[in-house]
Amino acid sequence: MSMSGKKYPVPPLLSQTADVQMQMTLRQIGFDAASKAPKPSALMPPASPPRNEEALALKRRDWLLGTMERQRALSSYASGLLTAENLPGEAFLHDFYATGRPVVIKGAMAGWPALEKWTPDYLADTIGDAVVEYQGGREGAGDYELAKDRHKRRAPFRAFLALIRDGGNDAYITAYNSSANATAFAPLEKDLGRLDAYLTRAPGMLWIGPKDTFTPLHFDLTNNLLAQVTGTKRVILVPPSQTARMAHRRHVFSDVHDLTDPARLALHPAARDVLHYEVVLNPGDLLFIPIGWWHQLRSESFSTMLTYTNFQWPNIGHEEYPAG
Ligand SMILES: O=C(O)CCC(=O)C(=O)O
Repeated sequence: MSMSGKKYPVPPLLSQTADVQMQMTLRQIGFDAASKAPKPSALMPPASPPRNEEALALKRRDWLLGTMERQRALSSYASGLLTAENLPGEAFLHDFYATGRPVVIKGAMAGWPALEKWTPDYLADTIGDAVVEYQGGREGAGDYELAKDRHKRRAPFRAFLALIRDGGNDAYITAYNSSANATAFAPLEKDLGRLDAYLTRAPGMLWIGPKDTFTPLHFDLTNNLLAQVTGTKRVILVPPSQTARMAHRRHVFSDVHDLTDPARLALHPAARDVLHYEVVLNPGDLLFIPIGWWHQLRSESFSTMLTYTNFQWPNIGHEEYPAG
């Protein structure tokens, strides 16, 4: 097993089965290297007086989550965002899926023809003028993900590509459009490989968009495996333990919307020093996002990506979600 950067103890299973590299640093988890103690303010929910018993119960739950997070931060191995090379399915189950821990997996998509082929020109030639559904009218509409149905648009695929040529966040083919687009995108299936170590054989949900598409801060009601094919995306991940800071009011969305936007942080100061991890996905990278982990994504170039939810193991947390 080889590791670059700082060396940390590695659990035996991983040391036998994967080349695990520590990616995130103690600094990102609010760990003060000098004192070797986490900064409590970065890990604990904000303090405010409880109004009644229900509020006190919530406060105690948030205390518990924050305390557990602070304890995890004592070990950079336990609390960092790990990158694994060619991770076997069993190691993925034991160390990430069952524990609800995100991981970047490299090497699993090696040899997929899509990695070489999926340029805008190739996609235009392959999909042609088949009509596709996309999310449109996003610029200036803060709730485009919450109000997905209002933003459904249809256009021939080449016309969609022309719309996104200059970048921006206005038009995006999202996972939510994937059932409508199954026939139009069927010719792309032959360019994809298999991820049998982690997934059953079911199609992924395709995202196609230009530089600067932005998916706001939310969590999903499933475990998700993201497979970056073309271009790069910057992802911010926030653990469920930080939910008290996330202004979680509507469905699975955070009113903070964008953790990189100073104006939003001014409105939601509790989110300012929230514990978070940041990673850039490159072509061929997989990112496992466990159920309940907050995430936001911004594409840094023209991007194609698939989201898979058809894991080898049960993925049914959504069934009991108190939707309200
Ligand atoms: O790639 C994106 O813009 C959003 C992806 C996402 O949120 C997901 O797959 O869960």
